[in-house]
Amino acid sequence: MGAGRRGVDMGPSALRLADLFTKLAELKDVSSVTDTGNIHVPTREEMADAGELDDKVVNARNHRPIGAAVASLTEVVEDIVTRGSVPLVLGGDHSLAAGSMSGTQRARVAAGQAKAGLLWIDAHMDMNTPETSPSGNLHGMPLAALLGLEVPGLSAAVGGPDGMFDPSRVACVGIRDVDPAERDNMAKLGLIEDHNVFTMSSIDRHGMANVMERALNIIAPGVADSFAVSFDADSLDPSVAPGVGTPVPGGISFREGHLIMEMLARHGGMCGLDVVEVNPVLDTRNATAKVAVQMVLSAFGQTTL
Ligand code: 4U7
Ligand code: MN
Ligand code: MN
Ligand code: MN
Repeated sequence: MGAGRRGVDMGPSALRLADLFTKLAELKDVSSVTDTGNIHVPTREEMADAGELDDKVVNARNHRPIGAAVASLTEVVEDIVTRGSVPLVLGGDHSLAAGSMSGTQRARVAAGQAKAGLLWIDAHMDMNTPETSPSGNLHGMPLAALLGLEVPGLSAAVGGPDGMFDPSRVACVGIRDVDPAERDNMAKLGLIEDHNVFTMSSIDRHGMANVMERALNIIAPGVADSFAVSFDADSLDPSVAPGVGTPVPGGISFREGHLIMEMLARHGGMCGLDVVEVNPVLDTRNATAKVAVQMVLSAFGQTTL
C-alpha cells in the first residue's frame, strides 16, 4: 500500500522461492536461521471491504493501515534483536524500514548499547515528507521518518528518539533519483553529496571500494560500532534487477552490489538487514529475487574461497 504499483507483497514469497533460507542456513558464518513468517498486512481488497482504504488521502496515501503494519513490525524486530539475533526483513515496500530499522535501534537503546549507524542502499533517498512528495507514496518517506521528520503513520512506528538514527551516522549509496523539494529535507538534516550521500556519479568518479570505505567510516566510525542496512532492490541496475516498481537506469552493477555486501560482511558490524521492493509481478523468471538472495548471502559472509 506504500508503493505506486501492486505486487511487492509477493516479494517475500519470491525470495523464499529463490531458496533464501536453505542457502543462508548452509553458510558457515551463520549459526542458525529461523523464518518467523509474515507480518499480517491486510490486502487492498480487505481494506476496501472494511471501508478503511484511504488511498485517496492526498500525499500520504494509506498511512493508517501502513502505520499499523509498520508499528507491528517495529515490535517484532525489537524482540528479535533483544533475543540477540540479527533481523533479516523481507519486503514489501520500503515504508517497512521505518519499523525494521527503528525496532533494531530501540532494542539497542533498551539494552544500554550504543546506537547503530544506518546504510541506505537505494536509487532514491526516501527523504520525502507529505509536503515535498510528488506521489504521496509512503515508500518514498521512511528515511525522513527515521531521521525525525514528521511522516503520518511512519513517525508513530519509529516511536520517538530511541527509534531514530543520528544523521551523522547515516550514509546512502546508489542514489540517482531525488525530487526537487526532497533536496530541502536532505539539506535540513546535513545529507550532502560525496560526504554521506554517494550518488552513482560519486561511485563513477571514486569507485565502489573507495565509496564503501568512506561510507563505513560514517556508519561505524569506531572499531566496535554497529550498523543496520536497508537494501532497496532498485539500487541495482534494472538490467540486473528488473522486478522493481520504480526502476531508474544507471544503477549498481552485479559486481558492485557484491562488493558492497562483501565489505559489510568483512567489517563484521551489521546488526540488521532489509531487502525491499522486490516485485515478482514485474520481474522476469524471478531474476530480482535470485540476485537479492546472492546479495544477502554475501552480506552474511559468503565468499568464493
Ligand atoms: B523507494 C519518489 F517521486 N521519490 O517519493 C516518490 F520519484 O522505496 C520515488 O526508494 C520513491 O522505491 C521511491 O514517490 C521509493 C518519486
Ligand atoms: Mn527505497
Ligand atoms: Mn528506491
Ligand atoms: Mn521502488
